[in-house]
Amino acid sequence: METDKIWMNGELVASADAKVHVLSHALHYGSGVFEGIRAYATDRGPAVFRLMDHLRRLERSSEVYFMQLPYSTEELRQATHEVIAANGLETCYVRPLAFRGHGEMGINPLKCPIEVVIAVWPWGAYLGEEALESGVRVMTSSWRRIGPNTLPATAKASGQYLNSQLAKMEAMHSGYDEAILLNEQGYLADGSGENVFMVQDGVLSTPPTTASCLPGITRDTVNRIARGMGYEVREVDIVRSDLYHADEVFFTGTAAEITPIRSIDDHEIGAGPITKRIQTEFFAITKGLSDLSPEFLDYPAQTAAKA
Ligand code: PPE
Repeated sequence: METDKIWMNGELVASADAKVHVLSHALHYGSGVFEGIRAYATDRGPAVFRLMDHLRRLERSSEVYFMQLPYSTEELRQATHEVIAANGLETCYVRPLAFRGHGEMGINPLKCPIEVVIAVWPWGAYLGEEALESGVRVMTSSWRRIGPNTLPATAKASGQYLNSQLAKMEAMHSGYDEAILLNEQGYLADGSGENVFMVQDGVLSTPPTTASCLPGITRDTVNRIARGMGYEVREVDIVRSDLYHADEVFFTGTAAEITPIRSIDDHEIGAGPITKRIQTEFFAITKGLSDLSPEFLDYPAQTAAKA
């Protein structure tokens, strides 16, 4: 999975040299914010999917934690294209990470420098190639999703993924592919690294962001695709048994793309036709094969104004 070069604090460095001090604040206290982005091969070369939307979310995440990013979104956009090209990749995952480096130890993060890296690597289907077709087996985690007054779920911060890791490990140990988490009120929030949609009688439902789910960019893309196809999409609170009764349930996420959920807590659902239709359109858009939303694809030669 490792590639040659990583963009680190303004320059491309050999992957083996992209190192941090063991007293980096982020290593001890989880003080980082990050993004997950994908680039897809198109006729015009690698296109980064909704790059500026991801970088704007990175900026919003950093703002929550008073991390002043030393680079503008336009600089990070160019750096992303640079590191993809430097590694000769057409299709890849892109991981920008801004974190508190080595300054002073102690919880107060404000004296630590902000470091920024962008790494890229080839990353196939997140939950397995087979999962994109037939779906995954999911369990409801016994861990609750972090609440808005614990850690804001809308900021994509490194530390909050300890919550996701607890749920993911529980799912692995219990023989499932993935976990979904309910919030403190008992309503559906997120998967460990995905948003969740359900389909009932041709209507799509997904939790509102007030339910502590990440405002996913794939979630937004699916909203647009589904509405464009004439489906109603609702943001409503969902309880776990709503999912058991659903006609279809699926995950959305940059890494997971659109993955059907085949069963939840051993209630069989199966991969359904509406999920498939949306997934097909999603992949067409990402690969530049659809007339819909060409503005979602960011190419290296584009000007800032067009991005
Ligand atoms: N919820 C969570 C908790 C989450 O981590 C992600 C992305 C999403 C929803 C979907 O958001 P979006 O990618 O904008 O559609 N999870 C990232 C990290 C996965 C990982 O294992 O690392 C991702 O998909 O890149």
